[in-house]
Amino acid sequence: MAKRATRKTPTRKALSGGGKKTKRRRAPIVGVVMGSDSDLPTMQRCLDQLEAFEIPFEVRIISAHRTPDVAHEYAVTAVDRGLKVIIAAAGMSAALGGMLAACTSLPVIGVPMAVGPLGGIDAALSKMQMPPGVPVACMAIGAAGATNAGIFAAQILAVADEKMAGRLGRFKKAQAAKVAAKDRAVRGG
Ligand code: RP5
Repeated sequence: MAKRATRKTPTRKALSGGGKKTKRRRAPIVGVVMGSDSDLPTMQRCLDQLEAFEIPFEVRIISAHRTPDVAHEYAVTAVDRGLKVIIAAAGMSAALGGMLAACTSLPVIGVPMAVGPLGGIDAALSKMQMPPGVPVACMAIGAAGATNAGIFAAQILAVADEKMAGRLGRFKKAQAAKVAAKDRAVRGG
């Protein structure tokens, strides 16, 4: 049976990027931007993943269509504020990732939300079909994309961060071990 997106409401700590593992509040290096608070239950998976990799992050609700001035301001100030990666989640005619990418040289990871009558296909196409010169890294639609956005952000950061690379290596090993255990179980081992 397909897994449903986590519906739990993010804690204030999670929203500010300050989970248990982060003892001293560090400046955010990943910005997680959502078009609406209705995207939060799905994007909680992304926040959880960032916490697991001990990545300080910030969370904002900013809409390319409803608050375009705020979106522009967020993107043009992102580098100076110390961000290294932006994750943009939006549904329907999702312009957020593309708009932010148009206004910053930081890598932008887009997460299409599975909302509306087209179930996220529209949001995915808006990220996949960016014109040449303004790339957005499009993740899978919905929950898988939210998780992968957190992992992909860690992978970008790991290029210049050995500790992050180590965390990613351990993550991959643990993931492989889980599959191996399932393989043994199905073979009756
Ligand atoms: C997008 O429209 C948001 O990212 C959300 O996925 C969708 C619906 O927004 P709400 O009407 O729930 O605020 O901009």
